[in-house]
Amino acid sequence: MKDLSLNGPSGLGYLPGYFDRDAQEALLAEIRAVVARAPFYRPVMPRTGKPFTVRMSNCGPLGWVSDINGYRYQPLHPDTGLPWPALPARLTALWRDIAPQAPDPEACLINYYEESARMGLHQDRDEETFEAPVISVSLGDTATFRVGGLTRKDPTKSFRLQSGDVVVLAGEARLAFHGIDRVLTGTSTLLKNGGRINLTLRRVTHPA
Ligand code: MD6
Ligand code: FE
Repeated sequence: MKDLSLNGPSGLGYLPGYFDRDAQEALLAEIRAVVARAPFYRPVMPRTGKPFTVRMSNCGPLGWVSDINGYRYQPLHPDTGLPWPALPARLTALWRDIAPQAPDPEACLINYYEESARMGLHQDRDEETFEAPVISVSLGDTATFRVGGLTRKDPTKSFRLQSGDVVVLAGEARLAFHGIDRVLTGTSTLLKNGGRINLTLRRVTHPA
């Protein structure tokens, strides 16, 4: 794992090409099966109701949702009312490989970026515990990922994330601000219609 922490908070890890093309295709097929049962929906921002440019779904016992009332984890899809599909074993294996000491992940947020979608600078802080890392997998078109410090004002740096790359926010960097500035259209052939999918694995609750 490469350490991208530089002058920022420690614990920002990067595993370029963790998943090779065959593994990306296998993972994508699993995600397509998830999304067939738990369709992408467009969340809105709390209070303002402004729609996200990214569409979302989840797998695992819990899913992250945003609506007019706030951000939270819940066991049911907001539109279908059904439980989120199970976490593919390949993602649990990734988690155990990178965070063998952590309790298993409970949520995998699936972000789908079509052209011009982006994700503003944010912290992942809706979990009950920040002890476990957040681990992300990128699939499809390359994106520019921006990471800063523990306050919104801290300086940021940006990296390109390619299909198959894994990013780890652990330790101090667990609560670092980060976001996606843009997706570089036409940089990958993985998704038939282009675009980018990012999977983020999280532990939400304290282990029993
Ligand atoms: C994205 N990623 O790559 C957005 N969060 O589309 C995230 O928000 C993220 O990559 C926590 C840890 C790693 C991430
Ligand atoms: Fe995030």
